[in-house]
Amino acid sequence: MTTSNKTPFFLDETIGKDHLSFFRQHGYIHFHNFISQEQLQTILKEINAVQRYLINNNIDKVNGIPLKFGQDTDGSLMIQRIAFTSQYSEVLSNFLRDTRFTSILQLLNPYKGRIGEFEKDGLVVNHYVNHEKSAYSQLGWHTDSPRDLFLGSRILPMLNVGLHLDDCPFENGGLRVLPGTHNQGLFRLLFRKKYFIDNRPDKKEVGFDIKAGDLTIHDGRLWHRVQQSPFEGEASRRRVMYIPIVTGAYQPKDANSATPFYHKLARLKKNPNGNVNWSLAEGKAALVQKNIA
Ligand SMILES: O=C(O)CCC(=O)C(=O)O
Ligand SMILES: [Fe+2]
Repeated sequence: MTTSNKTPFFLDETIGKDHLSFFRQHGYIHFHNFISQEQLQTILKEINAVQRYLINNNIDKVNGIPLKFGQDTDGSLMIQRIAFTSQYSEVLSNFLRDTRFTSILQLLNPYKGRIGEFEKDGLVVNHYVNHEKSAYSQLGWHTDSPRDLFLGSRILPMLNVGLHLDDCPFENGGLRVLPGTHNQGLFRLLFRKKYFIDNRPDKKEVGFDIKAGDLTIHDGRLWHRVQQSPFEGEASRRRVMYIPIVTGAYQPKDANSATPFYHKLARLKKNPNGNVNWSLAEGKAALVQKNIA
């Protein structure tokens, strides 16, 4: 089911009462046209520059968070998940100072939220593309909260704010959410579905007709997944930039931060699609072999 038939929301300046009540009830909200096409092009250019910098400098981990490598449609090495992206780009870091992000903090009331530029995984860029050598074309059901449990903290409310950088109509797959599941008990949060393994559509799930430049926000406790695109190659390309909005004690990460346990697990896990799960060195070696490095 898509949400596209509802009255669209826009975030021109601040969060309004209707935004707040929709978000409280459903655990997510979709804002159209959050940025202009010009801003979109600037952001895409910055992300490409960061990717180039990381690959050229053999960086495969940022503040303890592993980067996820794959192969793009033209055979070039690509990064399918970048963490702490704004650390490498002043433009992206400044973008997070947009006062509308400050206004989004209100969705966490009465908790006092802040933009987690240096916490959790910082500004994450997810880059999905569907083809044989891609490491990342879908993501199974999960909530974003149990990572806190793994790290030894209790679950605190948080938001994940996603800026969508490609058009993604409902039929192309993309983000699916289970409305209202942010208000479940701990048991349902942990066991409603099999974390990351279950990719099956749910009768009650909701998807979106996304245009590049739209913003979605979901509560960290909400169940969600990414549906694989039915298309291959360019038509399946989907880039989304996520910034966490967090509460509780300030927990910044730096170059000495340890790799969280669940990232080590993810690296060992056999990729269910039989896709590549490259280390940076393996990725570079594969390209040298093929003479496309
Ligand atoms: O790509 C998306 O829209 C969602 C990604 C996601 O849920 C995650 O990285 O935790
Ligand atoms: Fe998520």
